[in-house]
Amino acid sequence: MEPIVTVFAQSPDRGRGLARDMQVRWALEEVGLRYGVRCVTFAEMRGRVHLARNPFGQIPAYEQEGLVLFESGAIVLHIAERHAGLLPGDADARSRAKMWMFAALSTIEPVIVERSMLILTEEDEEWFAPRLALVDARIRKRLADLATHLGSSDWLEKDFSAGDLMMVGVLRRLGESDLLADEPRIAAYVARGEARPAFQRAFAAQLELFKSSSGE
Ligand code: GTB
Repeated sequence: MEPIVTVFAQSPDRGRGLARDMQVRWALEEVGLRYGVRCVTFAEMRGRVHLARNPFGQIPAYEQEGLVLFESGAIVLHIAERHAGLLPGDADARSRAKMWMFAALSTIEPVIVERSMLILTEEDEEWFAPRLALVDARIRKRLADLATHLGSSDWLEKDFSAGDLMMVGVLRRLGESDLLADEPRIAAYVARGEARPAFQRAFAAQLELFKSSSGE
């Protein structure tokens, strides 16, 4: 049976593919699995039925044959461990790919989310500009370190993996800031991820859903 991914009925990102169902869709496309989507409104996300899928009332959720998962990283790992294409065969190389998934989610993502939240909630505060400068400096340091690791490689390790998928997914949230553009190796890395046919199919699917849900 096809897995079902629960997604926003109308994504607040307006089809930019920034909500975290994008990583799950992308992983499913990379391994060649067909999937269905269930759309939930914000009201439904707070309801009993969705809370049974995700106790935090968020998307994405993933269901297949009785298994229900939430957390985009856990879902991508689940897919990657069961289907070829997202993790190398060698045991040490697999561990390193998983290490990069954790790095994306616990070393890179928090400071990027902090920036988004700051802009969303504190833009009118007097401390906004100095706080943003501080957060941006922390992001720049992370990006510089990541660029040093990447060097002239295409991917974080020898081959594209779930680690790159999660990392590119997280970095894309910086798209409209100068931060990516100011670190050309990272900008090129993100562009390489976005150029993958599987990414393109996932992006098109979520955009199509947004357009049909908003009548655009
Ligand atoms: N750690 C969880 C995971 O990785 O799955 C985080 C899940 C999460 O943050 N889900 C968000 C959500 O459900 C959607 S993706 N939010 C609703 C709520 O908490 O009530 C985050 C997101 C939302 C919107 C944009 N955007 O508009 O650009 C980008 C990213």
